[in-house]
Amino acid sequence: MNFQLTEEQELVRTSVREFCKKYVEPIAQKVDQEAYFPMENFKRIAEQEWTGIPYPAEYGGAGADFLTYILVVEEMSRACATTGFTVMLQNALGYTLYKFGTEEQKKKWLIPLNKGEMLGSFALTEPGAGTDAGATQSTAVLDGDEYVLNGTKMFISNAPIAGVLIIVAMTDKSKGTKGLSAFIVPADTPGLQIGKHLNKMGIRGSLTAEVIMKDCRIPKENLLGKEGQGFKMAMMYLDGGRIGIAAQALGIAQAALDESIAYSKERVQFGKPISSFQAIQWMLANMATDVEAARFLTYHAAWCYDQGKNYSKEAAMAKLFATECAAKHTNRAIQIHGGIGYIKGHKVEQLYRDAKITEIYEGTNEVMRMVVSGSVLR
Ligand code: COS
Repeated sequence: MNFQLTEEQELVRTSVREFCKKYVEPIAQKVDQEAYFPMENFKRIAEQEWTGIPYPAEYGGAGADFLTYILVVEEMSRACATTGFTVMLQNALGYTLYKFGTEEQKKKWLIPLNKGEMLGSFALTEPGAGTDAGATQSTAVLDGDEYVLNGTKMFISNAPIAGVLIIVAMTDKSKGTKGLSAFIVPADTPGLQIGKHLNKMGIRGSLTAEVIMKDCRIPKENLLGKEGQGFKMAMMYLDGGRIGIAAQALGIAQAALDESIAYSKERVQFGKPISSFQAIQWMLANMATDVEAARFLTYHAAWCYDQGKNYSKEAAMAKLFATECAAKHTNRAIQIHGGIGYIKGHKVEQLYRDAKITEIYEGTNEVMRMVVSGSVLR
């Protein structure tokens, strides 16, 4: 067993830290308060080749391993959860195209996504199909050389700024989850409407919207994989995505710990820094222990991915533990800060709001428990 990161992984982590100090941290509060997408930083991130990290160079990627991608998401999220999520999403998106796309589809869509020349979205969730992804109502009907898509997708990250969307729709209702298929839909397709940016509690700079398809025609070549592979594809996409969300939560939890340590050393009460009180020391000890445990679970899931082992259960465990760690300890961080931590615009107040979504998206933690229990009871 080797707990040491490689020299390359350490180098990337140091570079991301320096990058964040220079570009990400200074605008993190503004991104939250003004709910704006930090496009200028996204372009800089793309220049660093952090938008397609685990994909081969021939497809516009950086040709690094999955763990390197996870380290980048962790460090970015420590500085700004919106930016961490943006990096996570862009890297995760390439997965279905890379695994199921034709050479032509890879050239046309995967390369610009990996190079960060274009943003993308993965559209699975619907108003009536969240956790129950198999209940998808959107339809895709083959008409000559085109598929005609109709339906509504909900809570779609990046939808207002995406150049392309991967949309899951029903091609054969009689087959249940095996009747779902995935499609590559350019954002400028007539009939595709993007709703208003939703005003979220956290990760406010990440733009989220409804996507409406009204007789949206796409060439039949835009079917990804085969008809009927959509559900499996979505589940596989989500397995990898969950390691990314675990990394985002880990970064948020680490930031809460960093802030709490620094504040407890400088805040004086009863003539002493509050770090000298056992109540605070124990909170910090619990935080530090959980953060480290979350890190091991997350890195282990990434390692399983890199080793070509099954990682469904490991991804669900990492996401479950790391996101609950983030939610619990951002709360504790506010407790350590007292009143000042409850004031809008304070870093720990933002972390607390940013942490909550990690327990919900890419599969709720109830789904994570279903995946883990399904695996251990098999
Ligand atoms: N990888 C590959 N295939 C998978 C899979 C995975 N991780 N999980 C399930 N499948 C396959 C199953 O093997 C099964 O195929 P077979 O019938 O050939 O064996 C098929 O998919 C259906 O699986 P299952 O019966 O378990 O599906 P359910 O409808 O019961 O759904 C849950 C299971 C709840 C786990 C699934 O719907 C889910 O993950 N929901 C959460 C969705 C989500 O995360 N949404 C967030 C979206 S953010 S884009």
